[in-house]
Amino acid sequence: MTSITPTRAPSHARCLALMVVIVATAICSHADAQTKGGPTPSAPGAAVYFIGLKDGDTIPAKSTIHFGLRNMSVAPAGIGRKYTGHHHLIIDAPLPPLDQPIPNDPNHLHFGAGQTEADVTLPPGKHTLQLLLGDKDHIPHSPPLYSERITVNVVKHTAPANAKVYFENLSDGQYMPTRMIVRFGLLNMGVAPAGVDKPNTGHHHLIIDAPPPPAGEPIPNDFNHLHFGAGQTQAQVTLPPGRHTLQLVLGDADHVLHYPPVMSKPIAVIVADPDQRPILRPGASGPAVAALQAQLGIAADGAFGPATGQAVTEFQNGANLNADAVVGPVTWKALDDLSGSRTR
Ligand SMILES: [Cu+2]
Repeated sequence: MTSITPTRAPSHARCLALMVVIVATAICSHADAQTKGGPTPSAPGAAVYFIGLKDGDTIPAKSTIHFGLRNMSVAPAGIGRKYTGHHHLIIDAPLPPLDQPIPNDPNHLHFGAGQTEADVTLPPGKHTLQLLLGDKDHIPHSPPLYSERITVNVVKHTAPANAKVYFENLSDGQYMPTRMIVRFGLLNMGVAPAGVDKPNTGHHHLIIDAPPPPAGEPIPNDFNHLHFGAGQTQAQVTLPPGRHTLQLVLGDADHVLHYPPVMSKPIAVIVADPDQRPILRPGASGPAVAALQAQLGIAADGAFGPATGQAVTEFQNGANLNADAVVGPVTWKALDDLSGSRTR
């Protein structure tokens, strides 16, 4: 299970040398493929390939891998019928010499009973997989039959299919104030702090104006990717006025997405310029009313009805404002201050 991950930038010369080695290897294995193979002929038009698995796919640590074979048939090792062979799965290794028996070790798995699928357990991270057909003596055919070498991301933690993260108090297209307490919902899984490795748990991440994080790698940690590694289920979020996209994703103990990933749909929110918010009265409707309702902590249906009117007057009374049920600059400001003060 090797991968080349330089921790330091190699010198230019080393870099060049590495490239030369890689190029030379590629040319050699290509030449091998054309000229060398074992004594057993393969059938014209034959091919081996992965079924339902392609380069870049994300898979759980325990996966069933399916082997495909075209224009030839599978026979157990030791059986020398014409145009037959058995599968080999090469993990994290280049093609072995193609005119010799395929090695038998953890990087070269033999399926000599004629299996066409296998349950494989791989450690988390990136791994390469390649299929190579062998004859009765485990030697590749002529010309040799091997699949494309694919890279898969192996994810440590699985999530139930019905797991769901969602915004409790924001929806797509909604207006929101520049500063707001955003609440994170999670269904059918539990919240656990980062570093706590328990099945079916994870911690929340808020992705702001960025694409969904990649599978199999830790979620970045920057202004566009906020981690709630203490297990928080809400956070005060401050955004500049304008349009933003928000997405909630669950990460495991190591901040890596589960398999399948647990993430909300990205939602678009419009952060209202505090100085340009409309004056809202009973009977008003639309996204600004929904934003008001979210700030009041009541159902955000976007319609300023009696319940909203009552919530506004109660808020105004509590804030020592004129309780007229009309939301103008003074009431908006007081609401913002309240949103901001809740987590202080
Ligand atoms: Cu995290």
